[in-house]
Amino acid sequence: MTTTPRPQQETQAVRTVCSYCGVGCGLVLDVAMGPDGRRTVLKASGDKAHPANAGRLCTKGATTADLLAAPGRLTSALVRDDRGEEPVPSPVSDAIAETAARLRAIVDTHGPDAVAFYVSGQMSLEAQYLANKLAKGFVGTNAIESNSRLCMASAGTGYKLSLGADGPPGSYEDFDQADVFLVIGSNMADCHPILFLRMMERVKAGARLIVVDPRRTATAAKADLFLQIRPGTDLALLNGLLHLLHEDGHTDPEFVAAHTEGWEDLPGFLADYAPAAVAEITGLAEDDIRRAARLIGEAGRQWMSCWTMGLNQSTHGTWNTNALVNLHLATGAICRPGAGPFSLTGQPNAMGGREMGYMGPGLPGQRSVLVPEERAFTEDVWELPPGTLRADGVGQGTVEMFRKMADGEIKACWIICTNPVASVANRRTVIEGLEAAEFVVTQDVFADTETNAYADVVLPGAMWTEAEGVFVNSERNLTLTRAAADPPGEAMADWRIIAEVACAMGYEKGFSYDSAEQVFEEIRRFYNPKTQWDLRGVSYERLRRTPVQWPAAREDGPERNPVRYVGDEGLRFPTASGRAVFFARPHLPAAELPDDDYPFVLNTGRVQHQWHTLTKTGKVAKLNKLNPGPFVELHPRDADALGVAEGDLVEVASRRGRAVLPAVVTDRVRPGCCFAPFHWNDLFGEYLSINAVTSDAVDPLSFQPEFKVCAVSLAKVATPVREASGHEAAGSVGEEPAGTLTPTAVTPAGTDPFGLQPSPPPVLSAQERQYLTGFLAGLGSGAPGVP
Ligand SMILES: Nc1nc2c(c(=O)[nH]1)N[C@H]1C(S)=C(S)[C@@H](COP(=O)(O)OP(=O)(O)OC[C@H]3O[C@@H](n4cnc5c(=O)[nH]c(N)nc54)[C@H](O)[C@@H]3O)O[C@H]1N2
Ligand SMILES: Nc1nc2c(c(=O)[nH]1)N[C@H]1C(S)=C(S)[C@@H](COP(=O)(O)OP(=O)(O)OC[C@H]3O[C@@H](n4cnc5c(=O)[nH]c(N)nc54)[C@H](O)[C@@H]3O)O[C@H]1N2
Ligand code: SF4
Ligand SMILES: [Mo]
Repeated sequence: MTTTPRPQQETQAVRTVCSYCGVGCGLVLDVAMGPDGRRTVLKASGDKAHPANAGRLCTKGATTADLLAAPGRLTSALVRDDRGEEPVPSPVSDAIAETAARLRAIVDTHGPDAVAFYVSGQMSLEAQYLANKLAKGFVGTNAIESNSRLCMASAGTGYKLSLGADGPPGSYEDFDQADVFLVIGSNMADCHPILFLRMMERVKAGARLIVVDPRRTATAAKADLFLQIRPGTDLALLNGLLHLLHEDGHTDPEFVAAHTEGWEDLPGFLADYAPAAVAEITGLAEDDIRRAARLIGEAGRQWMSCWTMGLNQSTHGTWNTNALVNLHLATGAICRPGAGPFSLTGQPNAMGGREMGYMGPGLPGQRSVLVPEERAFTEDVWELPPGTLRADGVGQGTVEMFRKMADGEIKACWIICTNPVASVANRRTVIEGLEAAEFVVTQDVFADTETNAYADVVLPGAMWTEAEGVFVNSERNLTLTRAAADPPGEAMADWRIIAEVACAMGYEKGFSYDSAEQVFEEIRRFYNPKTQWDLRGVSYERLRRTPVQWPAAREDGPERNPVRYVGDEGLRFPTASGRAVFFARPHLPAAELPDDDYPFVLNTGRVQHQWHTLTKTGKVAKLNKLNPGPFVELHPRDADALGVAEGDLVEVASRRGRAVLPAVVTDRVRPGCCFAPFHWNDLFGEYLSINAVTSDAVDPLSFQPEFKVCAVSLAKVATPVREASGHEAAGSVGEEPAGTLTPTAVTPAGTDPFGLQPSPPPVLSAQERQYLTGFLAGLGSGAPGVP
């Protein structure tokens, strides 16, 4: 992997897709053949022919080769016979046999619902499909969840209710034609940078940008109108905007009459959302609310909205989506170029996972076990006896799944391509669940993760550059990943590991595939005429030539199919009536509001140059230079009152747990609010994990947790941090509050849980050193929003 190529070395250009965000930029990899016959990626550049990025890349995509050269990959399986023991390397075939035998035994003893699957929007479509097929079709459990539950669940549920099916109705092309953009609960500049650039080109050409966020982000900095909203009050704003559009005669009665239902309830409902009332709830100026409504109203049908976690990660996330879609339906700004409610997906294949049904009741092709005909259709494709698929035993999301594990109801869990010990809200339940489970198997590309530390068996996955598979981006565009490089050691494509475990469990009949392409051929059969989920025109052969956007009915049809729901008979939504639905969704407060004991609101999220739990970007020196470490932002007024100066360590505590983070004092956040990224966790030191603090209250429809709002106390940590290891430094912070997690089973910073891998790359220990010695001055410039 580390061979330095000679200049005259032959390289081959391989087209693929970026493995970070849902923008789904095309990559071209320069691949060299080493003297040992192994292929290595030397460089990644933007694919000029790709419709998502036309050659552009952000810092994360551009440093792909650095990531691929990073140490710490799993080269074999790791197995431990006893929880107290160190895991030892094991041949993958043995670990697969053991995994199959132990899952089999648990199913036989406790029934299928004792086994759970927790999967990811970063797996290929084929791996997502097989995980769901194994769980629901063969093991016979509906206990499958994915990290999309933390991410896109509210958008998905909202789309289904409002429009009849999941997935955006429009496309990236809309960004080139809209006259007004409403970006709400989305920090596109940091999290979808290449799409943000495309939007900004249109803004430079005269389109107007409205940004709604409680935090003045890099996105907000570019807005014509920035609405710095009080956290969790978007429903009031969205209803208030509709109130004004209606009052000002800016709705489109013709469209409403022809293509929607439910409008008749709206005018009466909206009476409660006059500007003064909305200003009161949201903390916004009445004039600003009026200005936003005017901008949208004057755009006519030519406006679009983008949203992500600021709306989704809420106990009324589904309602947020409904209320946002209401605005589009009322103005007729949907299903035409330059218009539409556009949910941006987070992960590179979260859209694919939603299509494969990897959450709760889902079945492939946007189907559900709750619908008898859809069960029957799936049983037919999977060659299962009628009545095999179950409609019962559907769970209520990720949080509930880990709670059931902690309660002993679920006894085994197979976690693939996600790191829940770091990323799930109120993570203590996850840790309790994994500790209580009889058998935990994880499947990752890297050895050292917060979650692997709890596994009995760790299976080594191949990266997306080492295996074929399909990724579907935010706009329903499919790109093929290629096996451009060789996986290290015994690492294997995720889909293949899943298929081999299934075969070893006795399900050869459903899982004997020779290639990812064969799996894809089966996936295509799930064409769904009801939702227009249609891959009939897509094949690997076609994808080797070009990306294709669904709905794609014919191989000789167009590659781009940007507007959904418009057919030969005009516009028809996939609801029973063919009409989209207005929902009256009243404002509700967040589940946990500040009080005397916990007087601040904690908001969490991302920074531009890091990805999630840092297993990837945390190994790239260039990115660590740009976003070097954890922090908590608080307002100067609050910092003053608390006696906190820039760089001081601050304890952020909730009813559930605490984190200790260096302060960034900034008016980027509102008074009474604070913000921390969730990137830095146990591998970087103790008390860094903000998900020890966050709330696991969930939306009752989407079961998505409210990562964006919980009540916390802030206190300066008085004791100076000693020059010492992470443990001693954290220990100096004071007594552990009763009931707070003590991460004993979690890897101490700078060491390796298995004693097998090389210690973390130097950049990580440098970061830890920086943290311990109070590097903090530099943080301000590393934080988003600051040039
Ligand atoms: N650099 C980088 N890019 C990424 C990722 C990454 O880890 N790093 N992850 C990817 C993934 S999986 C996802 S899901 C996306 C997430 O992309 P985003 O959703 O854009 O990112 P977040 O930082 O989680 O949250 C977005 C914004 O919501 C705001 N917010 C918080 N509370 C509220 C509220 O009550 N109302 C409103 N209107 N806004 C609120 C936050 O202040 C924040 O600016 O990013 C993707 N892209
Ligand atoms: N506080 C707070 N918490 C959040 C959020 C927030 O805004 N605030 N956002 C939530 C959201 S939107 C998301 S999407 C989640 C993300 O949360 P996670 O999914 O837990 O985050 P990742 O770090 O992306 O974890 C992916 C894991 O898969 C491994 N991996 C990478 N590629 C592969 C592969 O090809 N195969 C296999 N087998 N493994 C691979 C990585 O090494 C890593 O361990 O976090 C959620 N958590
Ligand atoms: S915008 Fe997203 S997909 Fe494009 S290069 Fe950056 S991280 Fe990759
Ligand atoms: Mo996400």
